[in-house]
Parts: sequence; structure tokens; C-alpha cells
Amino acid sequence: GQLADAEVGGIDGNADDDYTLTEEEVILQNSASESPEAEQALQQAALLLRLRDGMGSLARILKTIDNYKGCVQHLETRPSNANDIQFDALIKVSMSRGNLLQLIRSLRQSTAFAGVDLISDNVSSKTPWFPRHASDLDNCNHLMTKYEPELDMNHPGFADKEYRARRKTIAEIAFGYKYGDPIPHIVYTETENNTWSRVFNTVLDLMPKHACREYKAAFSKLQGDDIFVPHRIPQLEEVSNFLRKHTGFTLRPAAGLLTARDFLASLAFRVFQSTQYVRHNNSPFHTPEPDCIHELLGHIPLLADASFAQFSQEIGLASLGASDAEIEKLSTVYWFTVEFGLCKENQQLKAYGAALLSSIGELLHALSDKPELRSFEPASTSVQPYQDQEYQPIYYVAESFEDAKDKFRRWVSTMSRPFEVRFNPHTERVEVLDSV
Ligand code: HBI
Ligand code: NLE
Ligand code: FE
Repeated sequence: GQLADAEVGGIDGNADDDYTLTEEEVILQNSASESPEAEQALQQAALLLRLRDGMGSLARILKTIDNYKGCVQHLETRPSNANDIQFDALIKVSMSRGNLLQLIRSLRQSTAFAGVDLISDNVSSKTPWFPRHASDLDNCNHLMTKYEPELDMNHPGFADKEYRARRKTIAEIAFGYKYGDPIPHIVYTETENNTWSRVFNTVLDLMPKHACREYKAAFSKLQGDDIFVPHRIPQLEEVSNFLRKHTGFTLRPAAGLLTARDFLASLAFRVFQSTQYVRHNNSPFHTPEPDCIHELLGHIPLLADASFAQFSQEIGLASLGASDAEIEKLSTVYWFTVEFGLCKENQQLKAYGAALLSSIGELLHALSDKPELRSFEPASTSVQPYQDQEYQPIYYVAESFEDAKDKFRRWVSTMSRPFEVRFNPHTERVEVLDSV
């Protein structure tokens, strides 16, 4: 039934806390207080109630709705899987806005309900599910299978049993991870730390000339905090704490290449899903799949930059509830900016893309005279086909992060989503705003 699709995460057992209005209620309240007519205007709404003591309290709810001259259009219940709650009830009503507000307040005063939530009705059932709270990212861990060393004969780890077993162990850790857990510590092997050292030292050599200044600035801070050192792979937990301090981004462990939808959704919450395994020691300078060396040397420094962090989050916010075709475009934009972007600095070309900064081979290719360079224009960049096995034949050049963000915003506003989203950092919740 519809209840199965309704969002039950609403108040997450915070029934005892002082109640703050949800975004839906604020909208309702604002629209009700515009004028006496507006207050009388009929409003359709869906309420989600959590019943502590069985179905008996339904009678009281219906009576209360009746008192407020409301009309029940749909009623549905299901057993709750929360400990102290017996049933969840979804009730669709039609009543005046003013009365609806009072109804919600009056239901909230009753101890029979562990929660009374006004669910916005503006997200239609055609909108794909998307996470509303950072803890919902526990469900955003779907992998693409194309780079699994078990399945891909071209993977440098395909014939290496020990490597495959290692990957499996580290993937299990990511699958077991839940919101709020500390990120598990990995004891990296000598081989793995050596692979890191080789890449790290080459990046140190090339960075002064070829990386953009924001990258270099954050890189120095990571060195200053002894997180980036040549002889050992940093732990995701310490990196996550570093990012939190600078931009509020945090990490969560990912088992491998995630679907674009899951990966982008996490960015909306300023969460970066990071792999924790290490590339095969036979291919230190280029691998087609993300590994923790790519995440650490490629992504982490710029996620500590305020402007870039904002850009990343905006791509994520634009992806929530987007259609498959829109996800494809957003991930193409992500590909040609966050992964492979070049930018200008005093008339010179610099790299800011993570896949360039973590792959010396491709960095030198990108800045040679071989590839074609175009200026970043979301409308055309977002439909440019690309492959992910070889070096890119085309790169896009941004004037600056601010300029890329401006262009991106203007382009995103042409997308078709019937609602707005915004992230509330205090609650780590994405609030959905009706566009009417
Ligand atoms: N998954 N773990 C992980 N890391 C990435 O960098 C990543 C991903 N999935 C998709 C993706 N990147 C991009 O190529 C875009 O499709 C978003
Ligand atoms: N090619 C990159 C590297 O070798 O570091 C990884 C790309 C991940 C999308
Ligand atoms: Fe990446």
C-alpha cells in the first residue's frame, strides 16, 4: 500500500524532545497566516502517526479530525518495526489549513502517539526514492559490478588470489558500516603502504607545477597535521575528522564503485563515500576504478576547500529524486569537473580533477598537447559521451570554481523537478520544499 512508500523516518524517536516545526509545517503555517481566506482554504495533507498502544487510539484520531471539520480520504495501518510502537498509521485528510495546524498540535499532546508527522504530499509516487537523512545513506551502497576483480578479466587483481581475498575483507567492512559508527581502522600491509609511497612521492613532485592552488593549500594542511605522510596510508577516520573541521564533509566507507545515484545522493549530505582498499601494486600510476589512493590524493584536498565543497554538495542536491536521464547528465558533469576538470590560473592550465591528481600518467597526458580542451558549459558537457578505461581524449576547462558553480546553478535550474530541496546541517536532513 501507500504506507510502504511513505517516509517513516520523520521524527526518529525524538518524541520527548521539544518539537521544532518540520519544513512542511512551516510552509503550512506560512500559507495559513497569509490571510483569513488562506487560513480557510482547504488543504490536502498526509499525516503519519506512530501508535504506541494499538488500534484503539485510531478512534480518538478520527474523532479529533471530525472535530476540526476534516474529511478523511484514506487510512492505512501497518505493524511498526520500532520497539515501543505498535502501529504506523497513514491518514490522508482534507481540511482548512488553520484547522490542520491545530489538529497536528492537539494530536501531539496525546501520549498515545510516539510521533505525529505531516508528510509533504508534493513528492509524487513517480519520484524515485531518495535519502532524507544522513542515516538513510546506509541504504545507498549499491555497487556497479564492472570493476570487481572477481568478475573483470582485465582487472590487474583478477589472477591474484591474495589480492581478491583482501578486497573482499575490506568490502565486508564497508557493507557492515552503519551511520554513526567510527570508520574501522585498516592495518595496511607493507605492499599497500609501498604503493601509496610511490604515488604520494610522484604527486609531491608534480603538484607544485600542475595542481590548482586550492589543492596545494589543503595538501599542505594535511601534511601539517601529519595525515599525509609518505610512509603510511592515512586512515579514513582521521581524514574524515580533518574534513569535518574544514568544510563539514565527512567520509563513509564504500565497498567499491557505487551507482551514480547512490554516490551523488551522499554528496547532498556532505558525505563522501570513500573506498578503503588499495589498487594492485602492479599498476600504481593508473587504475580505472576508484581506490583509497585516488580518494585520498585526488578528492580529499579539494573537499577541504569551501567553494569546491559547496559545488560538490550542489551536484548531490540536484541528484535527489532526479530521473535516470538527469542522473546520467549529472554524473557526466561530475566526471568532467570533479574527476577530470582543468582550470585556469593566471593564464595557465592547472588540474583540479581528482582522477588527474591521483594518476600521474593521466595528469601529464591532460596537460600535454594531445587531448582536446573545451570550456566547461554544463549544457554541452553534460551530454558528452565518455569512457573510463583509457585516458580521456577531451577535457573541460573551468574559469574558476566560482564560475563553474554559477554556470552549474543556472543549468540545474532548467531541470524538471517539481520540488526544491535543501540540506539542514543541524538535523542532517534534506528538507523538501514544495514549489507552489
Ligand atoms: N563510487 N565509490 C565510488 N567512488 C566514486 O568516485 C564514484 C562512485 N560511483 C560513481 C562515480 N564515482 C562517478 O563516476 C559518477 O558516476 C558520479
Ligand atoms: N584513474 C584514477 C587513478 O588512477 O587514480 C582513478 C579514477 C577513478 C574514477
Ligand atoms: Fe573519484
